[in-house]
Amino acid sequence: MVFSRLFRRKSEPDVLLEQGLEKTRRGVFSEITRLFDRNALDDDLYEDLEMLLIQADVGWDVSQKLVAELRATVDRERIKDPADAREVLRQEMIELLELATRNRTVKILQRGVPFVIMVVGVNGVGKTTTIAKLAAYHQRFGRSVMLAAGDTFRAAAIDQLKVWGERRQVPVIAGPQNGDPGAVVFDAMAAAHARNVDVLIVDTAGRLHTKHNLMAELEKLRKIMVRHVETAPQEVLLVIDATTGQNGLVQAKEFAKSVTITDIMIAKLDGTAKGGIAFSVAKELGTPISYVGTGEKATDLAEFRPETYVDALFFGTGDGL
Ligand SMILES: Nc1nc2c(ncn2[C@@H]2O[C@H](COP(=O)(O)OP(=O)(O)O)[C@@H](O)[C@H]2O)c(=O)[nH]1
Ligand SMILES: [Mg+2]
Repeated sequence: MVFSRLFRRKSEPDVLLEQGLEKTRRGVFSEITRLFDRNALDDDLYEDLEMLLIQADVGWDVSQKLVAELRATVDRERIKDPADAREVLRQEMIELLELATRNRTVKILQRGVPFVIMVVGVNGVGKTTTIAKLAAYHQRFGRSVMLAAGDTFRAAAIDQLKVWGERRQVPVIAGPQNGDPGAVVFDAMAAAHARNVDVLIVDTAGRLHTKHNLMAELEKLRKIMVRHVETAPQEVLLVIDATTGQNGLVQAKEFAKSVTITDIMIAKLDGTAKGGIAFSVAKELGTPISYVGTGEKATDLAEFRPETYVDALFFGTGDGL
């Protein structure tokens, strides 16, 4: 087990994921790993484990569940060695994340039909940056990309998207500040068709304080998209800011009430010492976590993989073993 992990060749996204999780690994998860260096599996260990999981942002309910399951397995299988118990915990955590990724649907890009990604989330979580990352991601597959500046509330938001567009060398469809996002999306859909664009990524404003408006607006945008492409938006990506901890989960739940989310991006994973949010998101939302953001550059996006994620939390680049 240990050897296969050491000698497995790491792909670029795996390395990015590990780098992104470095703070978390050095923080609370290294303490979790060390817990199992003790001689015995006693009540103290379970109590400390639960406390550390909560500290890591795994969330109260999920932490309790993980510890209860671990205890049950240890009893059932008469496990005595704490190192074996750690492996049980590792498997449990992977399975929890896989619960969510299992719901991921295979997305098929059709020639001549723009694949539309609508990016949603609260202001400041990292939507616009994520759009740049997604542009780079799809460009790597040789796909043509177009961006739509659907967050018309702040002039800075439109400019920011234009800057990314220039950097990535992709066209940006934008309207005036305070203009109708629906008009921008309408123009973008038409332009994407006319220019045979493979992937159209739509930025949106994230105002949670006016929930009804938000719901109505996202629904309006969806209807405009459907007029051009029946299945659009093929991806509705909710961006969550990992540094906001459990609050990010609360926001995510609010969004999930307003709009059908197909994928989740956990941004700013590099900026937190608590990478546990992925577990509560997986358990509470059941929506697949598809990507994580590991920095401010367009290349700082990694595809989410449960096993890599858990191993990066516990072990990292061969250290700690
Ligand atoms: N460290 C880090 N910063 C990020 C990441 N994603 C976005 N940011 C920063 O978070 C801030 C807000 O991002 P922005 O994309 O404008 O958020 P938006 O309001 O949701 O569009 C900016 O300063 C970004 O550079 C990430 O993955 N890691
Ligand atoms: Mg923005």
